[in-house]
Amino acid sequence: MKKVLVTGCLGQIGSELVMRLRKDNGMDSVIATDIRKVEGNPVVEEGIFEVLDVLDADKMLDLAKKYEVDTIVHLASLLSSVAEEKPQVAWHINMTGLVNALEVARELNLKFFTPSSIGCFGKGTPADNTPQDTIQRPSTMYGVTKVSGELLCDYYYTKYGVDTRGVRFPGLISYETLPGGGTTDYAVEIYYKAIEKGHYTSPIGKGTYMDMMYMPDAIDAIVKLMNADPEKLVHRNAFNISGMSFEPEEIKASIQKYMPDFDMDYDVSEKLQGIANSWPNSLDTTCAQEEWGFAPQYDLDAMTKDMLDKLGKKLG
Ligand code: AKB
Repeated sequence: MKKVLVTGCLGQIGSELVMRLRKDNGMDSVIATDIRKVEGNPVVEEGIFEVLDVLDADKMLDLAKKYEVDTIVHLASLLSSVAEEKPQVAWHINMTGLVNALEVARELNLKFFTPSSIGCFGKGTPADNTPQDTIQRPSTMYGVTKVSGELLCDYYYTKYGVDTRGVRFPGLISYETLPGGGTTDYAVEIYYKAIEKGHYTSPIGKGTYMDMMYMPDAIDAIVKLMNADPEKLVHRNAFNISGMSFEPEEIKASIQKYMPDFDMDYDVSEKLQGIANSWPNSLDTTCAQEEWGFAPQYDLDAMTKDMLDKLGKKLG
């Protein structure tokens, strides 16, 4: 990963990955792209930035050639909740965008990363300690695009030899950029509301476990997997990874350790709860550990401490 084109880089993952890669490999090592340009954003202002709609295959190819990149990190995608509102649009953006990016990788012989998600699982999947290789029958359009994406990336590897790699991200928690339209977003919002109001109303019901991870561990995972020895990779698209699994009462209790007056009630969203119920409680990450040394650093309390500290400063 010496010169990387990143799509969707103003989103929750991209905005932090771009800054990390610029720091590690130099300012010109990243071609940050997004469908919109946000003036004043450091991703746009501090290094190379190009406007790119991932549905524009010709422009993607031109940019990859112009900057002579060796890797594509394809992040542009609609998340689970918003995808359920407009499933046809989600299919179009998530799949056509992915095919376009894979075609650029095939034509120019580039390394390739794109994330899958815990959303790739569904009915029939063992909910606890979900194995790496298991039943994948999601009931959401997001999940359908994620399973299809995993298969497509494996196909490009076996058919064309494109070095495709991916992880199944759990809910990602971060303080730099808000997630947009996911089912696990509550686990980010709760920290903002704890600081702003001392109170949170959870749209996810008591007892609903989902896998989660703090953003520094997610960024490390991408870098580590992309630098991993290909000989050691038995799996490719995509690895189970997770930093922790919790339900709303546990994140509340963790916040209360640092903010004893924080409280929470519930107004459960039928849509979000339905999606959450179809996802696993906790993933088995053994293959990621064994094949490329996945080793997250943050547990729930360590993450809570850091989130409250960083967000407290950010929100004044
Ligand atoms: C979502 O909730 O849609 C995402 C995910 C788990 O893929 N955060």
